[in-house]
Amino acid sequence: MIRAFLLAAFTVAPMVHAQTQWKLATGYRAESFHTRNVVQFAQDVERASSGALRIEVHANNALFKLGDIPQAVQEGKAQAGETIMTSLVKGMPIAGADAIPFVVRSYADARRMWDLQRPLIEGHFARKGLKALYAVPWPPQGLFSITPVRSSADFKGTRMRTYNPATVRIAEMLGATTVDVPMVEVNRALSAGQLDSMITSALTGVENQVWGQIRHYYGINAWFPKNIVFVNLQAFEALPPAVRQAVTTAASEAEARGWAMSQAVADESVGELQRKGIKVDRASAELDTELKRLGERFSREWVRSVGGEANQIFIPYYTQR
Ligand code: PCA
Repeated sequence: MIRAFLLAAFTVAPMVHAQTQWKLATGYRAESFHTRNVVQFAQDVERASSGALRIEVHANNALFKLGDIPQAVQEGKAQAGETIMTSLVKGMPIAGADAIPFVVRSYADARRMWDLQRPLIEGHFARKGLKALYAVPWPPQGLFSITPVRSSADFKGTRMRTYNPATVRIAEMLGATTVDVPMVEVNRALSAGQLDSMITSALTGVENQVWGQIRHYYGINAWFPKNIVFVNLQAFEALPPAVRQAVTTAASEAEARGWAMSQAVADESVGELQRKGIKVDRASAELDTELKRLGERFSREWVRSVGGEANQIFIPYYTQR
């Protein structure tokens, strides 16, 4: 009897308070650490707002494809979303600071970069009718290859997987053919024999179980791209102040938690690749020098095309070191 009463009380209580429902779209798998972090964020918001705001997370490109999520949230088709910042460069070139090769080499660098990038990104988001909530980096980007790579000449005429404009430009600089493959389809593309190499995190290699085809991983630490979670600004402003506060507090907790999760899975996943038989190496001295040179060329092109905002980030980034 008492149990029945309690059960009824618990099942009814959230219904009484649930006033606003948001949909949050992401293009990554439910089990990926970014998505687990987003789910925890949603639960924290629901608890802190006593059920006044319920955020339903839709993973795996199910609601909208990764690249379409910002537009969908802008148009209010979903109230919230997550995407990879570097996919936004068309309307927001400064978001590309995340994927310039060999600028951000550690989590400490990534933190410094985000602190400088954040005010600019928040401004751009606000002008698009979006509110940027938090950003979390992927583990460092390494080089995966089916065959051993000794120098940049080994990429000529091969097929390289790309996931954003920066990886496209890098593949072009290496003389490789670009094959755009969403993260959740890497395994399929490899099994179908469509790829020879890719630059992504060891974690992405683990999630896609790339060991069936890929034999080599080089920990080149090329960059640390970030995912960003954002909401429709109007939807946010329509919330009562206390609920808004619950969202921003949960967001800053999610940011701290996400960075710790990223760092923890970074080394774990390199170990996992090794256990699955992938040869984990450093780049040869020749390849290392060539890639650094490529990175410098990429940076020069990038600063030239982005202009003022690039300097706002890079000048302090290099002087604060
Ligand atoms: N994984 C994602 C983005 C960066 C990463 O490590 C991908 O490969 O698409």
